[in-house]
Amino acid sequence: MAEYQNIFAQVQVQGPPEMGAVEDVDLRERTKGTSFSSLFGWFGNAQLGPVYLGAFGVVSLATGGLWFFLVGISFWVQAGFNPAVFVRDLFYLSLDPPGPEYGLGMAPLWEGGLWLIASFLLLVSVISWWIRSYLLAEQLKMGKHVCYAFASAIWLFLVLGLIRPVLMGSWSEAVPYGIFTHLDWTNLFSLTYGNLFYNPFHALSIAFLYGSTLLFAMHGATILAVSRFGGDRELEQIYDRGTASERAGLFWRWTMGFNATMEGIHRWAWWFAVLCTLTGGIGILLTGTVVDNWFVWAQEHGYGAEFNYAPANTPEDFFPYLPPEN
Ligand code: 07D
Ligand code: 07D
Repeated sequence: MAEYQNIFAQVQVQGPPEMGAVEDVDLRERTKGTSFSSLFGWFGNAQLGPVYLGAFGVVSLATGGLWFFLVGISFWVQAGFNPAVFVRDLFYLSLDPPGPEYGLGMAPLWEGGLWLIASFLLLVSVISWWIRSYLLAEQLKMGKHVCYAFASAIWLFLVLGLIRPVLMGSWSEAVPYGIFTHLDWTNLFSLTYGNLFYNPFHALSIAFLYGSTLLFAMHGATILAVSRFGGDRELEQIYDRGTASERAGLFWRWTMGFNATMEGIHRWAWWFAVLCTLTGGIGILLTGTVVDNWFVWAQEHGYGAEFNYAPANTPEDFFPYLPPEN
């Protein structure tokens, strides 16, 4: 019996390629070729293509490629054009923003100028991809939920690399392009502003990040658990009784008294994911602009245990979070 395609189903149904809607669609921007891959079929749909690139797709790929190329060039230069060094040091190499002495001005090419040019290209690339996601949803007469969710990620990206550096008056505040150096930046950022754990927006962002994985696990697991009843065929599930969806809902109502609906669970997922980067961006934006030290801020606002300013060389030095004595 041919089962619906998923990673556990061995049978993959294959017919003539499905070309998709033609109404209200600019066919000039759609590629014509398609192919099939059994490997892709294990993870999703086996058909590859057609794809819509469009003007913004081309711009996005071109500028994104150029960003990647410029970062790569700078890595090659740092590796002294030695392939062995390049591979060995790949995760340590870095294209850094200009130093603080350049403020928001242009810097010489090898003192941050290249970072500025690359960043401009990355900005154009990310925005073009966003526009593309809007236009393709428009062509399919869909809601704009994907673009708005992506916009939330772009908000954090813009705060990190554009908005906050501009407010701080220096490109040197921005994130470097390097695998490990961007971790160094993240660490230093936290240290410089008194430990990001005391930033409540960082806490909110973490709660939504953890919440997203929990929701994703609950939703993914629930649907897989009822796929034997056709739970993955969402439409019929909503209006029929005794369905996989109904069992899935009952499972959670019996487990914790409340169950989401087939529609509502996707709203939960959307909001948790969106709020992760939305609150995160607010937290980063406030740092160094409104709040200089989150630990001091937390002490002043009763966020966390009170710090005990004990005399030196007492046990309190090692356990500074002991509650006050009175
Ligand atoms: C799985 C979708 C696929 C996307 C991938 C990323 C590049 C960069 C690098 C040319 C979930 C593709 C990567 C195109 C190529 C160069 C130099 C998404 C999936 C696989 N980070 N970060 C990573 C970015 C920030 C932090 C990994 C980007 C902030 C920590 C990867 C940005 C802070 C850790 C990466 C960005 C921060 C990472 C895996 C932009 C605070 C890790 C990402 C544009 C938020 C983890 C060595 C992943 C790691 C990691 C990319 C921003 C912190 C290289 C593009 C400044 C603590 N980050 N990051 O899977 O292994 O995402 O680091 O804002 O531990 Mg980061
Ligand atoms: C980066 C959105 C932008 C990305 C875009 C993608 C490309 C590539 C290529 C597909 C990720 C562009 C893509 C260009 C395309 C291909 C091939 C989203 C991004 C548009 N933290 N922390 C967070 C935790 C600490 C710090 C968020 C945990 C320490 C800083 C998250 C811990 C210090 C920042 C989070 C912890 C510190 C953050 C990120 C624990 C370091 C941020 C959410 C348990 C010593 C960022 C408000 C996200 C933020 C952020 C989690 C600890 C520093 C919830 C769990 C105390 C500086 N931290 N953190 O979705 O928003 O990122 O903070 O210790 O900037 Mg943190």
